Amino acid sequence: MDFSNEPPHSKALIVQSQAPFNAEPPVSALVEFQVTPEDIVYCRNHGPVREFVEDEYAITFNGAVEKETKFSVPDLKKFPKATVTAVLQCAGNRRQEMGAIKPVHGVNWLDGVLANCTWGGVRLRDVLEHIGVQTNSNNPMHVCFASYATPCQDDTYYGASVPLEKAMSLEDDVLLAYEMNDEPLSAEHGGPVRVIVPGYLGARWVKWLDNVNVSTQESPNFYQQRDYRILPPHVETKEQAKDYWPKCPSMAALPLNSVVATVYRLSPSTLFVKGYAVPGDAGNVETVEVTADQGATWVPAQITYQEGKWSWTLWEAEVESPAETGRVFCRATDSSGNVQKREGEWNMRGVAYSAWSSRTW
Ligand SMILES: Nc1nc2c(c(=O)[nH]1)N[C@H]1C(S)=C(S)[C@@H](COP(=O)(O)O)O[C@H]1N2
Ligand SMILES: [Mo]
Repeated sequence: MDFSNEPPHSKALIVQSQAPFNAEPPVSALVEFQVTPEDIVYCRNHGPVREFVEDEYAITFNGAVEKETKFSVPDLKKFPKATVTAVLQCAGNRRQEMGAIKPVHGVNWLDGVLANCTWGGVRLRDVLEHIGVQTNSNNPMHVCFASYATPCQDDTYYGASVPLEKAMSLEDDVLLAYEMNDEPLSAEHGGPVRVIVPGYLGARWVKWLDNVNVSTQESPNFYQQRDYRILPPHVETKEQAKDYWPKCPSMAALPLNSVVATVYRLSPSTLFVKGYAVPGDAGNVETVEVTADQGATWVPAQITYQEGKWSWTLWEAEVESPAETGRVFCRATDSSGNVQKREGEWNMRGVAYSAWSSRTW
């Protein structure tokens, strides 16, 4: 793979690997902004970042559609513009913490592998309704996204899929985005057009999208079939994993999660704590609590930001503790009453880690 023609990367990120370029911001910087500015949006690539000339760029819609159609960016822009503020999060966020339990396979991510951005584009539903989908009521259908133009480490192209039901839902705001934070979508983040799947892990948000295929099957791509699945904890090697990939479902939503981003002393008796939370698939984050005494007493945090159904949640709290040093933990509760658990179950790929997060003071 050729990494020599990449656009310049942000200097504000902690680089986890240079080629492919994988980098995340320090979590303390991330929580300073409700909507994440581009220079601190993490970058996750399975191959080189490519810059496209818009005139040479088009997306083909095929498979179970009434008429195979090719849309340029100006064609797409004829559909009504939709915007959504949604958090993009990599399944490997917090992998380094899971790796401390037992080694895992994957980029050694800290806890800044998410970005809350405002995405502008067209609703996938509007485009599919315009083209016409041939639904087969006996089988649940899938919308497979692909970027054939970008080679990857494990497959000849990057691909992912979502259930057709998710794509067509009136509430789920699945977009083909050409803007991020009111600016044209940069090459680094998948411009000219990427997929936005609010509520799903980042791996499904295909960048440099060039094919949309409506199918009775999930995407056959490596990253849908042989990765981004939670393997049982006894599977410890790639060899053992071979039998289990087909048996484990592909991931969709990530778990309810929250992270302590900063903690410092406000006064001899009080600590100031600040962080983020993200919902799972059972309703939005309703409360976040913090403890400075290992869970003996919990203090409710104040929610300082939450926007609609798909954003992250920012929170801050003041906790009493005269101790000179110690550790603050946080936990989130969602609107269905699910509470984030103290422990996280280990899996070989180190995905979906959501144990209580903590920071020392
Ligand atoms: N074409 C393509 N799309 C992709 C990827 C990729 O490597 N190639 N990585 C995926 C993963 S795993 C994540 S977490 C997000 C990262 O998006 P970002 O780099 O804009 O943060 O893009 C997804 N879409
Ligand atoms: Mo990811």
